[in-house]
Amino acid sequence: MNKCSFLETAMQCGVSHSFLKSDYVSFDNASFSLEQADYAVIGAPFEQCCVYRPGSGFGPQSIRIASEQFSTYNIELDVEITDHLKLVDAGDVAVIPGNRDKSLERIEEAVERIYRHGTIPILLGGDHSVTLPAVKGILKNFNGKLGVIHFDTHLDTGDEYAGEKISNCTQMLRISEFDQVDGSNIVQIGIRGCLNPKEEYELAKKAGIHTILINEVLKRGMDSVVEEAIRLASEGTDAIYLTVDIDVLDPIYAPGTCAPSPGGLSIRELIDAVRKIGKEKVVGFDLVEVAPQYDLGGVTQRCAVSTILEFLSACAIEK
Ligand SMILES: [Mn+2]
Repeated sequence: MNKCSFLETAMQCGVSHSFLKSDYVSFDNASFSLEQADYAVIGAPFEQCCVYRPGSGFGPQSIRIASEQFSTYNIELDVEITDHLKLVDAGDVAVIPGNRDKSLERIEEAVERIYRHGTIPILLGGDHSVTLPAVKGILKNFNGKLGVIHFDTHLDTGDEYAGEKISNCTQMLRISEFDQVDGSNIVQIGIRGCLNPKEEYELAKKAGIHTILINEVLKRGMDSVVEEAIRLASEGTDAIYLTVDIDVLDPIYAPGTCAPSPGGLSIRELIDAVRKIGKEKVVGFDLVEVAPQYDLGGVTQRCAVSTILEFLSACAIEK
């Protein structure tokens, strides 16, 4: 049983369940214990930047609990993930309720520390604003240019929301402003419906971001779209960062999220996509916006686990 200190919030006490029952690495000793790990799951139970319904703070805990019923053998790909790579769980970032900036700073530090040891972070959100410090944390120890592949219902390219530059609908534009990330190397897949302001679409285009709407995905098929996304994200870059908002899935697969939008991808399409992307040089991966309160049957949480496991299966095959 891991002790829960005064500084940990109720959300963070969930780390007594590690992802896939992998070894739990105390974050205080990360410099020592991470040396042998290829991938480290880390939770960011942070939902302070959510502009609609809350709950993603409980995402990491719920994904870990759902993961306990899965195994590390992928029968379709005939691969035992743990034969090829070592996965650990680095617990949750101790975010500070009421302090957005310090919380995001701590997420950045955690990702930076993991990546510095040559370990690829798999960040569990949290609302989508956590992608901003995660990318920042990687860039601190990354020479060259980074491409980003982004699955979402939403553009998340607002310049501000209610006067705030940082929220869970502005992070993609903020990322495009980094020196090491060109807008033309950011590819969004699955954007749809009436939950995207026209202004954000214009800002995305202005930043050079490629937006592949869901009707195009359905028309061309996921394989073709992902091949194009990999090509665009890799053009002149040295690696790829992958961010998946679980709301890219149709609400029948992912009702447990903050802003579900009908007409989305199937879990099968997302699995096909991450299996392809996992074969590329991916230096960081986050899966965000799982809010278990809205899905008592736990389908969303299981889809989150499957997405991560299928990604890791591809990584294992490539290793
Ligand atoms: Mn979204």
